[in-house]
Amino acid sequence: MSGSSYTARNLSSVSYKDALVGVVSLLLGLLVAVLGFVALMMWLDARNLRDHAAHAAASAPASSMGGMDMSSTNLGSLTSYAGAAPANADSLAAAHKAYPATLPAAPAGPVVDVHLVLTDLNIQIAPGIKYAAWAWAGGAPGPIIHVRQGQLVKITLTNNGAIPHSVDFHAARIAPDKAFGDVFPGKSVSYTFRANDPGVFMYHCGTKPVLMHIANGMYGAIVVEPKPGVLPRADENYVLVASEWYLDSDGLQKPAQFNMAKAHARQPDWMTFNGYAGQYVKHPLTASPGDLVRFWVVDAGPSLDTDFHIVGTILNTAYVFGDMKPADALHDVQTVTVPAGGGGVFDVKIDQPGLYPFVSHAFAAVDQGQVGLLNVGNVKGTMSH
Ligand SMILES: [Cu+2]
Repeated sequence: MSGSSYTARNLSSVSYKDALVGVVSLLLGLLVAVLGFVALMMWLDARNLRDHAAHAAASAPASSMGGMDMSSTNLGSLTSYAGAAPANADSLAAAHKAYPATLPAAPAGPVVDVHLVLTDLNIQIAPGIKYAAWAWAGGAPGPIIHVRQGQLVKITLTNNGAIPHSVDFHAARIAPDKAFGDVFPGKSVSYTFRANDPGVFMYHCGTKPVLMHIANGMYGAIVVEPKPGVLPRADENYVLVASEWYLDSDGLQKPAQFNMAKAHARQPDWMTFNGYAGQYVKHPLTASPGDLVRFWVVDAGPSLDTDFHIVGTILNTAYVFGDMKPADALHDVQTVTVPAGGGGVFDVKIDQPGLYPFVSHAFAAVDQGQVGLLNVGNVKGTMSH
């Protein structure tokens, strides 16, 4: 018994020491944790500074390219060139060949080959307004790509521009560091992805500074058609790519170039559907009364949302954000936001013949060119809204 009681006392004394050691260890542990936390914060801070420095360095060479204004200071003196127009703007608008908004047919077969070519070229973004773009062989936006859900999409990008570019497909689930890497001038790259997610998606150059590459025209839309029978058949399918333009001059005499200060301030000079201000006012999209008209809308940004609205009617079905599951769709809504870098699909049926403006109802966008007309029933005349 006594042995057992001795053992008990001894045990109790051992426990006391253990407790002391435990408390000291806990305090030491806490101290190490605090010191570790402080060190981590200092490291993150240093890394942040490094990233900023790297970003500034990445942007710096662009400031010497073609006299681009990369300054992001002096925001008080930004000059707007919105609405600049030559005397013959009206006849130029009439002569302009509108970007074909009609959705092209999707190729048959299990694999779709898409060859994209990037290049530097002078384009017009409004009647008589010239712009030195970094864009696609056909201008901006790039070609409308149409595939069916489940098809394998093989992208080949050829860079005929003067500096590195790349192409980022929002429709892909793919490691971006491998697929979306920079392609040097004169080089090509290929990658594939399975178009498993239906909707309408943006594609764009993802080379830094991305803001500049997108704003210069390097964007487009891909429609991934849902499986047959999911959507009601549309009589007309139109694709609209909304975007903003930030100019360093009015573009009347010589091509304007990108202005980074305006882009950072989100103060565009022009806003367009399919790259040219008001082109579907002079060259309206068409439908017959009672048609189901489907708009596949992408907002390429680079920075402003599009508040899609059709004057004189209500959107019968809105596949918001391009979520194509019919159970998720909204019905009978007036205006739906398409976010920068996102999409939306809108079905509308119009019975009364007439001219129906489609706009971004953030109305400064309309004044800057983001407006077109849907002519229902081949009526005469025009309308600006
Ligand atoms: Cu680029």
